Parts: sequence; structure tokens; C-alpha cells
Amino acid sequence: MKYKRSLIHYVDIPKISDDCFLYFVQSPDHIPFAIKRVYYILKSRPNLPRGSHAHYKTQQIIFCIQGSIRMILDDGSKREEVILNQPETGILLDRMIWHEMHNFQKDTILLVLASRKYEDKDYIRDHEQFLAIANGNNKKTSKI
Ligand code: T46
Repeated sequence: MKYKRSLIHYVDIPKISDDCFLYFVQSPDHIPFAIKRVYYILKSRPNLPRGSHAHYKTQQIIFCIQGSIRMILDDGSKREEVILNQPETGILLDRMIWHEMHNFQKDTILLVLASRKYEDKDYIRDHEQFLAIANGNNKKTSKI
């Protein structure tokens, strides 16, 4: 499965099948940035959404290596949804894309590769502010 829509950019990685399944990701072959940070999320609560922010500069690839989530991506002018439930197919969360994660299936595990180290000031957590910046109506730009 490899196709691109306006906001949903799939990232397909190899799956090796012998007596188990092994997946690997390497840069620049599969992802468009050098990896500065890796984090993973587990034990999420099904009814507790996560995300709901954008990053000024950080680019990320998110994989759902177990379970399933529904993601919403928003660039300030349109919103698109995607279900993430295949370990070999991630999606790009580009800079200045508002993203929300919903409907965590029990025992879901997310693996995220990021282009920058963690910095709180890289976050835009207010959707109104995000819309203003994304649509060029706000003088405030990145603090980093
Ligand atoms: C995204 C999803 C999948 C750190 O200290 N270091 C880190 O690298 C990260 C990612 C977070 N944190 C701290 C900051 C907060 O105190 O952990 C707490 C929760 O972080 P955040 O609000 O970023 O968690 P999520 O799950 O809502 O969102 C994160 C990413 O920010 C987001 O871009 O795609 O995971």
C-alpha cells in the first residue's frame, strides 16, 4: 500500500518474515530526515485522546506497531482522518500539522521517530493560535 493524499503521507518499511516478523526503518532510505529522537507510547487509555498540538519545526514518523488508533491531521485549511494499524506502514507528521490521536485500541503501542530533540517551545497547543499561524494571520512564529 503506497499512495499519497494531500495530508496523509504513508511511509512503508520492509517486513522480513522468517520465524517472526522483523521490521526496520533507516534514514534516508525510508524517512526524509535524520533521526534525533525515538519515543514510544503504550498503556494509553481508549477514551483519552492524545496529541492535539502541532510542532513548529519537528517532523515525525509515527508507527502503530500494535493495536490501532484513529488520527486526525489538520493543516489549518483541511482536516483528514486515517486509521493506523499496520506495523509496516507509518505516516509522516510534518511540521505545522495539527495532529490528534483517538480511539486507542487496548494494548496499542506507538513508535515515533523525530527529527529534533524534545523542546516544549516547539509545541503549539492552542488550536486557534495554530489556525492563525497556519493561515498567516498571526505575527507570532517559531520561538526556536
Ligand atoms: C505525537 C504523539 C504520538 C518528553 O519529555 N519528551 C518527549 O520526547 C515527548 C514526546 C514528551 N515528553 C513529555 C512532555 C509532556 O510532559 O511527555 C509529556 C507528554 O508529551 P506530549 O504531550 O507530547 O504527548 P502526546 O502523546 O500527546 O504527543 C506525542 C507527540 O508530542 C506528538 O507529536 O505525535 O506523541
